[in-house]
Amino acid sequence: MPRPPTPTITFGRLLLTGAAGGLGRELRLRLKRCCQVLRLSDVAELGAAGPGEEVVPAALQDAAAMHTLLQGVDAVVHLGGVSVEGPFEPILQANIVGVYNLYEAARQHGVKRIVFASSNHVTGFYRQDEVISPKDPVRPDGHYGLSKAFGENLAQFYFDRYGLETVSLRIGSSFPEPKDRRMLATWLSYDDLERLVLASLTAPVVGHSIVYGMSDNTTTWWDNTRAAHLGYRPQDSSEPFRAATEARQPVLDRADPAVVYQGGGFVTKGPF
Ligand code: 15L
Repeated sequence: MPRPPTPTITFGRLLLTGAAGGLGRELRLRLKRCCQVLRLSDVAELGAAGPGEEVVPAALQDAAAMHTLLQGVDAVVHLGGVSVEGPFEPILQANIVGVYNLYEAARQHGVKRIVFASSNHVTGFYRQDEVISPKDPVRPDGHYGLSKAFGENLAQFYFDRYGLETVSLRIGSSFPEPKDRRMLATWLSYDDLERLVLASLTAPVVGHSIVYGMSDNTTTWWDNTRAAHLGYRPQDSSEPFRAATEARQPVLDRADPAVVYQGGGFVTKGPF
């Protein structure tokens, strides 16, 4: 597959939060191409700063640290926080208090745009026989999905009240390849993730846009028509992985909520 096109340098300083996580490590390698300085942040170890990088460790729930972190930043790719379903308290701190701290610091420092890693789990309680769009009401499938719905609402408020633009990416399953049959619908390749983030950073006008983060999969539950203004064109598909994925998981239990609902295994997690 052709690599995403090289963008012109659009930003002086771009902040990547959650830079030590799975997607953060991928985007660390790829986002340098669109900024002069890539500022990396996480609570986990990030290693030494490479050329064109700055490393600024910070906890999202620490408002003062967020204020320092956002200084001199033009735009943000916010991947930080808890990325799976779990007990409420850590999600409250990192994903709800944390996203508020980030937006408030971004507003105070005049940041123009945030690309927010939301999640398909904002709508995880829709069934797998429904095709939905970002206009449909949210149906979070747990604490994590609820926290991402809060982040999207916060993004809408910060645009309506302060003009701070956001693209909320309802990321499906971004891994090297689909791990199970559900991911034949939800898979987002790393190259398409890069394309989606670059499109979200560089589209001229986004307001608060919501888009599902998926590759050009044949099976799909999500309609991104209303996000066409972003200019995101996925180039990869889960289809080449179908035969091997179905062979690994030949029988599906249709009584299992993880098989019925789009959120998969997240819908049955807890109570914690
Ligand atoms: C997510 O939001 C998670 O961060 C990721 O680990 C996957 O589980 C993904 O959703 C998914 O739905 O497959």
